[in-house]
Amino acid sequence: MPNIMGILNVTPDSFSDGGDFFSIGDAIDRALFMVQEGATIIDIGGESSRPGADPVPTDIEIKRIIPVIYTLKKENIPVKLSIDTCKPEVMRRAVDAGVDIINDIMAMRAEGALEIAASSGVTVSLMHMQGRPRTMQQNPHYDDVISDVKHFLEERVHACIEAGISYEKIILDPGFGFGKTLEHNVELFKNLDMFQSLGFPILVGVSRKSMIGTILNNAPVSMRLYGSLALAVLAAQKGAAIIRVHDVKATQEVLRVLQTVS
Ligand code: 7PJ
Repeated sequence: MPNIMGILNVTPDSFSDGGDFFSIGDAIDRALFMVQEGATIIDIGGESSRPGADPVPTDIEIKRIIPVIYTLKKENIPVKLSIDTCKPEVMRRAVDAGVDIINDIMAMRAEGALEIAASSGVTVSLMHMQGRPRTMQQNPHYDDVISDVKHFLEERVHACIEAGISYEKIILDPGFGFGKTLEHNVELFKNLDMFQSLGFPILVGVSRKSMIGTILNNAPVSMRLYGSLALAVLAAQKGAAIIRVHDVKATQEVLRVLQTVS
């Protein structure tokens, strides 16, 4: 059964939490709840990367996420903690606070990011993105989306290895919704098993994403659970090692049933 990565958005503007403000206490409660529901990884993010989102200043991102990491470390829960950031300074502070995984939608392209990961020995998740969150959905284009994404990930693996990060510390992610049309996302999903040949665990993040909304006649975020579960099951069947989701209990149940009967 794949690992379930529960999403902990520590942002006031997170698109799938309806703009709720997360106090530290609420964020901790939410994390502990997701662990009870079956999450084996908690992915902590202080910057929204939804299409059109503005970057968050480094000091604000640090203020949001570091107290959450320290508090969760003190709880001694049997899960891995992941930091969803592309900023080296945030990575450094999160690693010092004890995170196990750096989940970087920029695939460690920011100056200094590789060095932090290499010297700390944490795991890195490398995600493909075309463009930047602000503008990435304006006109995505690929010659061949499968091979373009694959080549990008291979190049980033190479950069990681060169920097001294070991093979066992690398996770790859095709980056659903990041500079991709519905057709691109569908093509990638259909061919998800082709990414297995790269030889690394594959992370899939499709939970509540707009590709589901588009398929379901523009269903709003709150109506995308069943679509998300369908894709979680398919991703597991296609060999995904980690599935990144908002709805941990529902995902855990469908995956447990799938595992039992397959
Ligand atoms: C992803 C992510 C994803 C990884 C976000 C959202 C947008 N990290 N961070 N993969 N998506 N590794 O949750 O809809 O797909 S933020």
